[in-house]
Amino acid sequence: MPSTLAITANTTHYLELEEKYGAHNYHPLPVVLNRGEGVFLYDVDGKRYYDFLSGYSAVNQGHCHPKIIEALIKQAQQLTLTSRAFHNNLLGEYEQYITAFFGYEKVLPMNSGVEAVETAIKLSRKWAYEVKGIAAEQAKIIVCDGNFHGRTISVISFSADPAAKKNYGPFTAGFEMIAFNDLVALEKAFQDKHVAAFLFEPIQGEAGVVVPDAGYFKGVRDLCNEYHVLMVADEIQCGLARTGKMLACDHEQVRPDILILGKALSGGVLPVSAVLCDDDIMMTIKPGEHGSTYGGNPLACAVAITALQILKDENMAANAEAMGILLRNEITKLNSPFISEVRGMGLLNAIVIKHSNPDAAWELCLLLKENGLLAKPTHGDKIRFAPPLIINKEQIMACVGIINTSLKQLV
Ligand code: IF1
Repeated sequence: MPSTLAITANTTHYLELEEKYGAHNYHPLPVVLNRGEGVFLYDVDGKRYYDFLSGYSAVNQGHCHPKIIEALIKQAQQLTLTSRAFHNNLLGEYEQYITAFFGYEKVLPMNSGVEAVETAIKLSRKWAYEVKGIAAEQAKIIVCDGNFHGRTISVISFSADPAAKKNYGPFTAGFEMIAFNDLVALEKAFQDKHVAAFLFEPIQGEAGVVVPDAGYFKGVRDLCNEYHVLMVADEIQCGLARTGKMLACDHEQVRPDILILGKALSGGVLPVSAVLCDDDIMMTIKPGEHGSTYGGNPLACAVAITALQILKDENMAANAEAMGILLRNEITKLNSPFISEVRGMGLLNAIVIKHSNPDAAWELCLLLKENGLLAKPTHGDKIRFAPPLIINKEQIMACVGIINTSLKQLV
């Protein structure tokens, strides 16, 4: 039985330490990693795995990308943090670089993804009161069912996931939830004159890689224009070449009013996030009204410039597109009775497991681990397949082989 597969004494040692001294806010696979290189992770017993999670898409560029590590080390020896009480020589350079890269007038640098989401919410509200002219305290932000934008109190206030919210109340007001991928519901919600923004993930990650219908991004853009509402795209997970374009919204040549980035903005070496928009929105925040100790630190700036440059130089979007098609086609060809759906875009993919055992997705992940591939179930029956974007054809085929073997071992 998969659940009784051998775990070495060495691994057990690390599991026990975490069990005893760490908060139990996660339920990881029983594998302890101590090295990463490119598409591979290695455990404390020296076993090699294909990484099919990529740190939830933070490691798009591959583990320990030599150029990112070089930028990190070089800058770490020079200057790491000044706070924003003073200027540093890399912040302006980074701001110029990232705004040109994505085509916005301004950027506001933060650290974790959820901080960038909070920043986008603050910007939306400021804009609502100071530009759109919504009455004080009345601004409303429309969000989607199945959303995941992080874990602060305000952000979980509009989560639909009971596990994310239970006993964390009272919550922040001012959000209204509608169905994802539903333009009719969006237009209906926009009838309320107090709506400031529509905050959404172009592709819903945590919900199990939910790809909306073609035309959705364009439809959202049109409605936001018509009703003078900000289109706020959380591309923290689906952006930065993951879905086969630099941004998921690029699939329909749509430009959000506020763009939120995180995760792979640092290639997985430190938390770096950013909010991009034009002056009419960004300049509503004045000195002293928002910030963060680490936001815009020179180490993050050096790393982020390099991480973005690599995505472009190594054509990672095009590779994600091609390898994603190959991966989905080859998995579909396996014709497994246990896979009811293969879906995704680029290298943000998921399979849906169909099995009499409700724990089958977890069991399959344990088998995949035994066979040398790391992936994690989400929402019980889905498994996310999101390798680093540098993966090549031969490696994809090897991974499909591992998936096939593991499916056959699933009882
Ligand atoms: C965890 C999921 C992925 C995100 C989007 C904001 C954030 C995230 C679209 C917040 C974070 C993470 C966090 C991680 C699990 C993970 C996740 F399973 F929950 F959905 F990636 F698939 N917007 N996503 O996906 O960014 O503050 O964490 O930097 O353990 O909570 P953060």
